[in-house]
Amino acid sequence: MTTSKKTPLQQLVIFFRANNSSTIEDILSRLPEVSLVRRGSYGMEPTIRSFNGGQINVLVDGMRIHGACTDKMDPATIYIEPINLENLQVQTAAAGFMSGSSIGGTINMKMAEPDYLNNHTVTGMVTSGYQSAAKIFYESARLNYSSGRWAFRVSGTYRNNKSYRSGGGKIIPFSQFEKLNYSFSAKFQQNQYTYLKADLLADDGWNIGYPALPMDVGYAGARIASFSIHHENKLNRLYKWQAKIYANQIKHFMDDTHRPFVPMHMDMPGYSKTYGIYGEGEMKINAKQKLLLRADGSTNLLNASMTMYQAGQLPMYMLTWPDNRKNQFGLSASWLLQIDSSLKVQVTGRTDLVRYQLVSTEAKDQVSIFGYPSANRNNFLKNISTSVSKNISHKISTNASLSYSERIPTASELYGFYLFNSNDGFDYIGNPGLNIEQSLQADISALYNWGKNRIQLTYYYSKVYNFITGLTDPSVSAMTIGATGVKSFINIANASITGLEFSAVLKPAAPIDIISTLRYTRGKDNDNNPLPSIAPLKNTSSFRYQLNKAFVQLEYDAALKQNRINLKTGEDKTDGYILLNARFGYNTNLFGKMVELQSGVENVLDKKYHEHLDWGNISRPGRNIYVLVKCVF
Ligand SMILES: [Cu+2]
Repeated sequence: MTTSKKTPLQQLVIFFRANNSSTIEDILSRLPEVSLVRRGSYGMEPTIRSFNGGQINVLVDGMRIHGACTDKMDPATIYIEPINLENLQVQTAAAGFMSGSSIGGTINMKMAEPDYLNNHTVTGMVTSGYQSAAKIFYESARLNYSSGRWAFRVSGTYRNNKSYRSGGGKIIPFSQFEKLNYSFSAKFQQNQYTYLKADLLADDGWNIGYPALPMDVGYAGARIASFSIHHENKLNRLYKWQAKIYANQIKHFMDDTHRPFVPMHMDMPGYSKTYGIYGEGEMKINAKQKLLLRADGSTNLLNASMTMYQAGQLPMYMLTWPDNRKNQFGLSASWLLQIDSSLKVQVTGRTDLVRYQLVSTEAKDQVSIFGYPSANRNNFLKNISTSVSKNISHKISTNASLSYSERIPTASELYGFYLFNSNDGFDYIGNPGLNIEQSLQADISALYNWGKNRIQLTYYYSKVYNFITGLTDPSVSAMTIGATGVKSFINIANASITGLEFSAVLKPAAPIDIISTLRYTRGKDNDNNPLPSIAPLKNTSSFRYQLNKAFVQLEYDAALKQNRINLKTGEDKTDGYILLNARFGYNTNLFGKMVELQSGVENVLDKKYHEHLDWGNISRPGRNIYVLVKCVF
């Protein structure tokens, strides 16, 4: 959806990005719709309104990327560094399924493009930083060059994090990582309306520790490539469209060789390959009506295995993700009708045809152990929503929406073979006979605007039918040494999630910015038990004072205690906390180049804390002092 005015979400993203020490995860964690599941300091898994994993889409520039880890160590958000990011889009409720059938919404990270601002001149930026809590060295650079109709952009980021110290001074072992991310992009302006673009993105990580899991990662790599055509001509009926073809490959090698007291050494590699294509466009029907269209298709091949080495015995090999392929083809359309200057209606629909199949004899043989009639499946998914926006006065606008959506189970839920979940201590077995999840969602929001100030409040309610969860199966014994037992994925009748989101973007005087976000979510299943992994009420607020060349920013992050827990999954209560952060920035001109210095202290009070969605109650970083220098040329 394009609007000329910045949405409250875009304003938040712009504000949080101004802190150059932020990662994508730092930015996401401050948005009211998003919470992160943390298994280590790397690869935190985003959730939208408590929907996670297969319930949401996480896209890189419109592309689907499926992680290669059976333990969710590699969400697609790790492949984008702030330097590659153009903007971040979070779509919930009524618009959340436009780019893929989903019940929880979509996060899309739009990649930065080469620009034509300075012809025949190399322009760019170099950033270098250090952070004390994890002794992080952070180096980042980008270059841009254009000549005639061509423009090129390269960027690279290197991060080296040691194991961090938590509040109070304890070092958290196995929380280190090292990674390199690099991208290349070329753009060719064919004529004033059309351009072509090729993008390559690569990410390599080594020695990545996951303190909440029994294993680390020796190497994780991604190669992402795309080619696209973009067209925009306001005079045409189809005034804007783009088409993209893409491919990506993810490799993920888990490693337990650095851990002490490993009862049995294991090798666990995983592979994911995706090819896809999509086209999307915006069309004027008449002065009052508009149509947004999208067609997309993709194919994803997954394979993961485990080899166990036991002293004096032959190695034991099994497939943890039996080789499986998911083919998907979807069509979506959104019709916008401006009834009068204050009333707008939008109707959105999407269908997806999805086919899952096991693709090797070995995979079929292994899954047949559990005696399911067929492991292959075809599903036709349907999504529809209506939303009404009304401007009550020039200061107040409201929006209400109703939606119905569906999602297909994930490869882990269908075919996973003894996937150990260290959060509840169970091995999980997939169930190829699972039903699709179906969700009904209602959403109302009000936006109050005055001067340069904005306050938005949203309430939502979702009821999910055939909710997928794990059920203990006493007839099967665990494979992982030390596991409590085995759970199989099943559908329960229903579950509901309801919540509130609040954001305020205030500018009481020219040099002052105040940003505040708040979220609260509550979830329960059909027996009235609280759903697990629901974050408690959280509020983050920032106050920035901008002088000519300098700024001072004070922040607090606060969460209440979480008492609503799910005992069956072994959850425990989590204490509330308040953190204080202080940030300073100064920019000046040195030899005609813009140089910016940023420094700050996060968790000033060195509070020892963890959030409710953090696995293993591992404490988060304590006091962290950072400095960084950015030079723009
Ligand atoms: Cu992994």
